[in-house]
Amino acid sequence: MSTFSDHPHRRYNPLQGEWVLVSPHRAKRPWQGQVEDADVPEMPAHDPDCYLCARNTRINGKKNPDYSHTFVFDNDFAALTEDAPQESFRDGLLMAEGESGLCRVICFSPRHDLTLARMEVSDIARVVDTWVEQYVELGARPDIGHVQIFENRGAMMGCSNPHPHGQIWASRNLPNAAERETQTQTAYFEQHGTPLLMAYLKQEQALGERILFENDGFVVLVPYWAVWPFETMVLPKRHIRSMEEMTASERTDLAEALSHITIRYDNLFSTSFPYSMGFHQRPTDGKDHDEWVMHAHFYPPLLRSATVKKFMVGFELLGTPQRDLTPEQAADRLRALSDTHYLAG
Ligand code: H2U
Ligand code: ZN
Repeated sequence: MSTFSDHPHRRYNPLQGEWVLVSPHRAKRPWQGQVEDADVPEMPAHDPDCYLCARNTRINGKKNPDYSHTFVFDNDFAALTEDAPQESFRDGLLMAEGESGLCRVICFSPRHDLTLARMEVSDIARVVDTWVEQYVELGARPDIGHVQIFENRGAMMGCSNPHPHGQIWASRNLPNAAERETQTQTAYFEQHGTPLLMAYLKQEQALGERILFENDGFVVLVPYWAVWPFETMVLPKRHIRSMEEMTASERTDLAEALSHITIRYDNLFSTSFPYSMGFHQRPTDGKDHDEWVMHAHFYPPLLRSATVKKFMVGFELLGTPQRDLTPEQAADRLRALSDTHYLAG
């Protein structure tokens, strides 16, 4: 191909409409294979002090039910409220708008000591079912234009509680990332008559070099334009605009894909791998959005070990995100890992 694998270059992210700087010559240093002490978490299956465990009382005095799979509740400290007034303000360059919505917490399992990486695929499928239910319920509301489902995992990502859980923030307006992805996918769809991410997946499948996993329904890959060292995307193999369009077997396929990538992540540095992950899918503003393809992004901060993270600072904060390890090298590293969790067996 080109000399891109040896020399600085920038790659375009067509989904976000921005560039990433890649400096592969800096990654030539041989890999030290640094191994940290495996942080074997000594956690109980039920923690009486955890506000997400079954039967426990949350900070505001409400009691969790004796749930056996997933459990959803309204966030007691929600960033969005349903009754925020729809006022707007404009004075020259100063512009503001009332924003309403709601926030929920989803416990993935009653087991305090598990994570997606250590859950059975059948139990992850219950989490997928819960996400779909929430997306449909919240998306049907006239005051909700967008449903953001995500998981913030690990203390390094500011997650306050190891109990496996995710969140939903549902808002009237599109968040920035969803707005950009709608614009780029719409422009591509209008020009080519085919969804951007379906075309992208076809290209990646033809090349194969960044693909980590695939089953009948989904593909996990390191995107060509990845910013975070071990960033990945989960893409459906057919045109699915939002999660309720998945068949029953595609829900299981998604659960299997999530299991696969989270196990490999944990195995990479023998640690409970931190990340922010979440789903982007079509807005719930009542329009068709045929340009949209649902997908998940994993944004993990770790660079070299269980403790060495990448910092988005300096040039990256003021200019363009930059990486040394190429996305292809990251894919090779992740592909070489075992499918069995390092703590299993
Ligand atoms: P993290 O994923 O950032 O740790 O957040 C957990 C959420 O749980 C957080 O948004 C909520 C916090 O507001 N929470 C409750 O709703 N009730 C509680 O009793 C504690 C935490
Ligand atoms: Zn717990």
